[in-house]
Amino acid sequence: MVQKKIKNNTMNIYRFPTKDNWKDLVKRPVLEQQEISGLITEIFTEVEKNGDKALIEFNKKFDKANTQRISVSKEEIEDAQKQIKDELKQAILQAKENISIFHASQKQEMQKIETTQGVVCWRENRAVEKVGIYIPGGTAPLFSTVLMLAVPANLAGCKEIVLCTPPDKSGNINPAILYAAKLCGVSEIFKTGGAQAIAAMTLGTESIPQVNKIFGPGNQFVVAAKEYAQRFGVAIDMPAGPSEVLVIADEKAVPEFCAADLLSQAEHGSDSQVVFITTDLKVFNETINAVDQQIKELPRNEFAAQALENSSFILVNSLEEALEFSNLYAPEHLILAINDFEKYIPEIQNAGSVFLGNYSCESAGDYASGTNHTLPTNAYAKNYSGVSLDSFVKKITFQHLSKQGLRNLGKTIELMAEAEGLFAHKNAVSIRLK
Ligand code: HSO
Ligand code: ZN
Repeated sequence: MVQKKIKNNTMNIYRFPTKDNWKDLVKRPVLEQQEISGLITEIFTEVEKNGDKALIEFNKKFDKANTQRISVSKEEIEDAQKQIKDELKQAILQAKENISIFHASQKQEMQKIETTQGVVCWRENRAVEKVGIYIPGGTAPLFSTVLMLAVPANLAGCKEIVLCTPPDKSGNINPAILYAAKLCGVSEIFKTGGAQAIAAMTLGTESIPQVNKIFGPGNQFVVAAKEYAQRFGVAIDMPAGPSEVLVIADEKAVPEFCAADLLSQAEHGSDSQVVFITTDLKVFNETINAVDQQIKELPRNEFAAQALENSSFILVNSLEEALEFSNLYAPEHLILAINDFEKYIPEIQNAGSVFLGNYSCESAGDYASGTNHTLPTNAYAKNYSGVSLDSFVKKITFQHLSKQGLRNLGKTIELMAEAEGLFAHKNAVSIRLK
């Protein structure tokens, strides 16, 4: 590995690393893990004991905010509508439309299947009744995540969509979050953040309803609290980690475009990870230079520069090798900045969301193309999908056996029950067929 220090930016550069080195290259940066489980338990206990009062205290303690009440009032929501410029409203409406169209297309008609004559089986969808959406505050309040979670929740038919987000120091919520929440049919909005918000949606308080499933990103406290919430029978969308992108480029890629995509992920936070892989030396060098140029112009270049320190720029021998590496890394976002991307689609085994060709920037999926941006990070793309309509739905199986149906299947059931030593099971058939 060569560490290239370009002005203030350090990038890790690897030329033709051998496969023995891949193990290390696919590792995510290990975050300094604070021992937080004790704190999470304390927060849950406090929320359980003191409900809203505890949340108001936590707002003071963690967010330096004075909040008289936890729930956001109708007036606050109305006010937010006036604060958003028409142009941004139009943009949000177009994004919402595309997200709605794409997620509505995921509805599946359930089929009734006759497995044996007289034995009919099928599945029906039922929405998860109450869902909780967590939207982090922090350095950039991402109101686009409200669309990504509330739109499919609404389409699925969830009865209650609860949103929690931390207040700013004046006790207010970002107006774009409020605007998006109202637009997407969120039932109630609450001013509470961090692990305490997750505790509140898990246990319920005087004002916050207890929910069945919690969605949304967050810092390590939120992630740990979501994990803890599962002990109380609450489901979560997926395990989470810092955001990441892997870009594969060939000689036809545009280095400026690749650099822009890498930086769009890097600006999320200092723990973001970006990986660039190419087969072309010219594209390799020019992309590194373009990153160095473009980063200067970014308001959040402090975060981006730190993220680049964890990131890798890798030169490989072939696109097949690049794809093999990518499958091992299992990126949240994969960009194929390659000419004949179609040819390589079947080779993609592990990725959260894939962007094809020189014009499919990750930002398109982050905001407005229609796909969901809540995706598996930290190599969970090996075994998890991103959020979709299905994430808000449970499937119940049904069956109906006619008398003849049971006759047709009876012997099989009786024989299997007997072989398992379960005679009551056998009898449930025999008694009907006597
Ligand atoms: N790239 C982020 C989502 C996001 N980007 C929201 C901008 N706003 C995680 O997939
Ligand atoms: Zn993003």
